[in-house]
Amino acid sequence: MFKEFITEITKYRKVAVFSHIRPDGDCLGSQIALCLWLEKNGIEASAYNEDSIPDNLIWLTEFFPVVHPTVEQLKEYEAFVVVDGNALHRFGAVAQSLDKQGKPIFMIDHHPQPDDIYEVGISRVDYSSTCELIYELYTEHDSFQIDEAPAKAMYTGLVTDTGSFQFDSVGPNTLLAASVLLDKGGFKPNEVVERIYNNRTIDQLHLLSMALETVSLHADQQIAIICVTQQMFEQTNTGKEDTEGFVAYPLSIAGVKACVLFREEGDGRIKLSLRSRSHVDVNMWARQLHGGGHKKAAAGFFTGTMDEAIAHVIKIGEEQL
Ligand SMILES: [Mn+2]
Repeated sequence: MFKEFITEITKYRKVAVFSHIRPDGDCLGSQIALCLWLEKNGIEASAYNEDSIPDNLIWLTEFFPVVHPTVEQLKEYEAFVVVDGNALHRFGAVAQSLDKQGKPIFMIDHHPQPDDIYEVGISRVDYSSTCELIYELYTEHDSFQIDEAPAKAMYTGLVTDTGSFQFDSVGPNTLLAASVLLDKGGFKPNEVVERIYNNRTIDQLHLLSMALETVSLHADQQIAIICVTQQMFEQTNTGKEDTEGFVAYPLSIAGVKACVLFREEGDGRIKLSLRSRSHVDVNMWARQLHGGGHKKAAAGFFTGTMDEAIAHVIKIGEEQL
């Protein structure tokens, strides 16, 4: 899968790797593991992200620094790689000018419908995570290059993009990759999971408690929703980064096929996080809501009140059932 990628990328001496805005465990894990791979193979690498790193993932940057880019800095590089996204706008304002630099751009990702602008694009929607793809890069090239740092980085993406190995994107190869990473990295699963998940604040739990009060069922009990308002953020001294994982709770109700988290953004927009555990294709659903993503996990936006958003989003969802 990576033969052409390896041949082409190793022609360059200085490469910048971008991960998508609102970074998560998979984009940061794959970015850091790829930068370490590049440096192990004699290529000077830099990791850029235009947003701040969530608190529970900052430890990953001890393995490789992830910093904010400027358009001016792009001149220093011979080539670029984008990971865990396939359209430049996913990577922020600076990244949107990458295709104007007259230099090759590479892409490694597992989302559908990639742009057609890449020197080499590895686009595999059948992979659980971009980290599972980077694992393939290491194993195809030289698996002895997997040591503790890239192993922990890749393991983080495997865990976070699969809901701790619960989603139906998980296959035998996902667990095989996890097993090899634990072995070569010399760590135990709970070391990583402790850092990612078991660091909630009491304010976050109070926010979750308020949000759970809003859970309701629609469309013959097949669609569940959960809402988070600006008022809840104010009352609990929290912010939108504190809603991570909330969408999983209503999805766990027996018989529910899909779930939507409605979150007031404070600028008149409502962010929609959609999840499916059935045939319902939430990517198609989100594409009618100014967004997109995967079949089982996607996001979109609605401009208006919470009640208007709920009515509109459920109406589209009913057509998907
Ligand atoms: Mn991903």
